[in-house]
Amino acid sequence: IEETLEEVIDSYPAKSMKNRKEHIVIRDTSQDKQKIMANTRTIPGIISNRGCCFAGCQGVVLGPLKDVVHIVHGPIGCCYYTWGMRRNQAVVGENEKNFLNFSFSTDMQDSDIVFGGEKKLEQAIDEAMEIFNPGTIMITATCPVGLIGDDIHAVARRAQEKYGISVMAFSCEGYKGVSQSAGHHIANNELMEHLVGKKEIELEAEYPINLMGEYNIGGDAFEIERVLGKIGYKIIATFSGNGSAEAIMSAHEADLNLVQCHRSINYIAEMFREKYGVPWLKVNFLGVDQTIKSLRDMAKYFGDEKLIQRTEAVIAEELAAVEQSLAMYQDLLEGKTAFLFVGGSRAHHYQNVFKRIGIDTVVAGYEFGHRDDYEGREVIPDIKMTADDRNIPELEVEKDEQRYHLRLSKEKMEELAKEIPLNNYEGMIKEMEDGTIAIDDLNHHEQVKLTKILKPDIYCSGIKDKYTSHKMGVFSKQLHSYDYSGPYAMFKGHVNFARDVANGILSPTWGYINPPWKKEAGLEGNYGGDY
Ligand code: CFM
Ligand code: HCA
Repeated sequence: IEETLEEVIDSYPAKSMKNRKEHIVIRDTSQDKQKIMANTRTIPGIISNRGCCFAGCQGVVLGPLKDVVHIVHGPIGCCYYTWGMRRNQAVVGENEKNFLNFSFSTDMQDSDIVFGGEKKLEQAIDEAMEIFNPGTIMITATCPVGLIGDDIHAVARRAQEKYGISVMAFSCEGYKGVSQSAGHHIANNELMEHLVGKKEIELEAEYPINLMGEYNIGGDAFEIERVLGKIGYKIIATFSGNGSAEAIMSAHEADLNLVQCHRSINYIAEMFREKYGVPWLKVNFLGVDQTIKSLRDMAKYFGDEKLIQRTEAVIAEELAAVEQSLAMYQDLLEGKTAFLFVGGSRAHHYQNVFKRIGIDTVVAGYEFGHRDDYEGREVIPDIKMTADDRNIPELEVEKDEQRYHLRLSKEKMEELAKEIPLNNYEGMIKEMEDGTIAIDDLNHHEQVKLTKILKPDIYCSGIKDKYTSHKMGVFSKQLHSYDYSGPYAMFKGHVNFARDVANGILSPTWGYINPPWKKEAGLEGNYGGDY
């Protein structure tokens, strides 16, 4: 396996080789700790699969909020990143507003760049109020806004006074930070500061929870809501799939936060602990085995006999409906291998989904995960801040004296933390098998080399690398968009996933692909200069 790696990084100039080596780890279970370099700038000249800060803020975190008019302040091209691009879906309740089927933008032109775009933004807000009358408006900044210095926060304040609704502004210019992760921070910090805690509700239900880091890709949140509802949980707010600003205002009333995607929201879950005394639990609702574990962990947290029994009954029912299908797919797929490269959490979560249907993961990587997503939360104190991190404003929260209350005694919490991942995440690397590879911020060169050497049966990707894989004759499945299939979450979702994967891998198509470079060598060349 070491030789494989040498071959992959062999053609890099010395400096880049040193850099890339630090982003690649061969799993060795005899080692207690394995360090990986992550959340650093991509080397200029290397084609990264990463997205930008604006994509992370508007596209990922804010975009799914259905009752918000999202105004993209910038050139019209950036507006493409609103609902359609990010596949936001929502169920709209009675008296709920929904603007997800619209894209709003200020459509900045040359003259706005030269003379400033604030007036146009004000006009856009006036127009949105007149036509749609929303309860919340969110303004997101694209690159030129920061460059010309439009004060979107002042515009938002004025509009808020004028209309008496929430108008929030996000300085999430695309160039901030090193990836979309910066955008998650900017979005979440503002939600925490300006929405959470704004509305009290009469809570009649037992087991009130928030779902954090679940973005309803392919309808996953719908399936999670269905099963949790069947057990008897009351979801107060979801951050942010099938979510709403209205619901987030009461999120402080929950007794537990479930964290699905640790990368995009773990710091907010920590703020809930500090400010309101709400603990969080790392869950994974992808794959039946992890779902069962997460449901049992949740029941243990509440510790109520009725809930424990209800949880077991629902697990039995849901599992019975899928077991036979999963066994059939396992027979078909046993022994196949997977190469996963996705954003900041799915490359971990999907390893368990594959395992259940007989597929082993040989390489897994994140576009923009941080060291704690790979190595576990215990490394957080050792992570050094860089200039890029300082670019993102830190939000400090204090205890809310009126609302803070402990959900469980300190002793009970300590006891539980030994059994369930309470306020903790172990990271991806620890769960990987000996000799497998963890790789950060993979590029196309490495993708091609690793695919040629390891010959996986499936490559899990986004749109930027999907066809690189197909051209090599290896089936590729997008784990961002699910190739517009889904849901893949929980029990029934696992069968949907297994079906799509089996259809893809077992299709005879791949054997017919015979690209020219399979017969003759491609371009050869050397690097010049004094590298
Ligand atoms: Fe979390 Fe996400 Fe992901 Fe992410 Fe994303 Fe996404 Fe993703 Mo695309 S929040 S880290 S920034 S799970 S958009 S819903 S699919 S890269 S693995
Ligand atoms: C983003 C959003 C993205 C892109 C997916 C892809 C998503 O980070 O810009 O590259 O295919 O899931 O929509 O991650």
